[in-house]
Amino acid sequence: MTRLRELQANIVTLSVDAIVNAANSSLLGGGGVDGAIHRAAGPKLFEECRSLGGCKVGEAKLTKGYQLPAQFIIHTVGPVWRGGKNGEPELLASCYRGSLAIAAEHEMKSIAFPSISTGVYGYPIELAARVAVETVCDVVRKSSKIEEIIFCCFSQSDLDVYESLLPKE
Ligand code: AR6
Repeated sequence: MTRLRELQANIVTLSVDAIVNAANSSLLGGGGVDGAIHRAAGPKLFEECRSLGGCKVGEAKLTKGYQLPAQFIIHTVGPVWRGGKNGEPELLASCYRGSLAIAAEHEMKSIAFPSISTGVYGYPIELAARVAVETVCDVVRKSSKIEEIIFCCFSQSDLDVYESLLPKE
């Protein structure tokens, strides 16, 4: 059984096997959660990211967590919101699926996601959270050895949205 839960926190503080980074396709850092993760993980993260050759929208790549409490970072690139008819939901779902596939491949037991694409990339939180929760539920329903999946929200209002969508225990 996989436990899904929402939490209001700075994702860099979480002691999980992997935290997910909402990166851009260069994988060379930026603002938002990406900037926070690079600052907290330290400069060796940048070195490893530079060796990865970027990442396409909807895909995910793995690095070590360096100075973070999390052992690994799964970097994924969400879609920029362009009104919703340009493949945004499919690309966003692909970020969650790809990240969970990497977690499963490495036999991770716990993973924390930020609300991908809902900051700088402008994806409306209610729509993005629905894609996030539905996609993750679909993956774990089919089979997952991951014990805990956390939706890490930065703001109280984002937490409220996830709370309303997640199945109650
Ligand atoms: N912990 C948890 N969530 C956070 C944190 C944190 N420390 N900091 C921000 N958030 P964003 P995007 C939330 O903009 O929309 C970067 O420059 C934030 O409140 O980080 O996918 C990249 O390099 C929001 O809910 O990511 C890309 O260029 C969520 O994380 C671009 O931004 C995502 O906001 C990616 O944009």
